[in-house]
Amino acid sequence: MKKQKTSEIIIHCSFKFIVLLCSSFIVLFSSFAFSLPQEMCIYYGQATDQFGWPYMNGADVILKSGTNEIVRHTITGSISPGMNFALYVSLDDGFSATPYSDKALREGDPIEIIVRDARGEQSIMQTNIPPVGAAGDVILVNVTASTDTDGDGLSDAWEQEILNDSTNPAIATIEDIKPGDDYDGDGASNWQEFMSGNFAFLDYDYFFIEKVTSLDTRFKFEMLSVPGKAYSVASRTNLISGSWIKCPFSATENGVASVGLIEGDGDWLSFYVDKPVGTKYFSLKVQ
Ligand SMILES: [Ca+2]
Ligand SMILES: [Ca+2]
Ligand SMILES: [Ca+2]
Repeated sequence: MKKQKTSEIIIHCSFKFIVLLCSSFIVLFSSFAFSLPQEMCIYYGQATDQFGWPYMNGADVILKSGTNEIVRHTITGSISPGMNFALYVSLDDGFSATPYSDKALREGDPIEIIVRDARGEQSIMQTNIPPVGAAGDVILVNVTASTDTDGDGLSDAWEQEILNDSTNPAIATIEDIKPGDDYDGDGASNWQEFMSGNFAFLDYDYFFIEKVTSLDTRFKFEMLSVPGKAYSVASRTNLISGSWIKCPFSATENGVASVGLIEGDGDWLSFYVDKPVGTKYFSLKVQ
């Protein structure tokens, strides 16, 4: 009877020891838990200067978390038409309190994008930069290295160029320059000229097709391009209604036509489209 009681005590103690041991392992495991890298989240897009012109070189696009620089892209030409930067953000799985690297962020973390150019570090006009996405997310953000004091989507520096030209007392501050107005009266609104990279104070400078030529099997459109801007062709069968859909084109007379973008270099660009069966209307797009 006495021996049996001792066994019970031993078994009971052993059980407590095992529980204690397990607890120790859990505590030990927790204290040694570490985070692991995840598939990166990528921010990409086009960075433009204070006048809305795409940077071709001489600028860095920098992604920061607070004061901590996470990653930067030095622009050396375009990566593809309409895209001159890509920021690869290392992601942490959030398994421990401390990320595996001080350059790793977590999904949902707020970030800031700035541009460093010949003027120094510049804030960007855009204020709605999405937070860090999930592993593998690819986020498009086009950024303009300027301020937009009146919040109308036109940069202050670009609006100042119009003010410098204006002798109209009704156009005396940047608030007087409206995106939907057409300051130089060339048919393109101020907003359209900012987006296309044209001068809004020169009535002979705007985005248009300069020349159309009818060839045997194709039409040829020619226009004067803006460096770094990306162009494409769209078409529809009704001039008044219906959606413009992307249209295959070639940059050369006998090249294979395909849907895509072609980048401007400041020189003339040509677009060749196959002649349609029936009526079709074509439109040139810029971004
Ligand atoms: Ca503005
Ligand atoms: Ca205009
Ligand atoms: Ca103009």
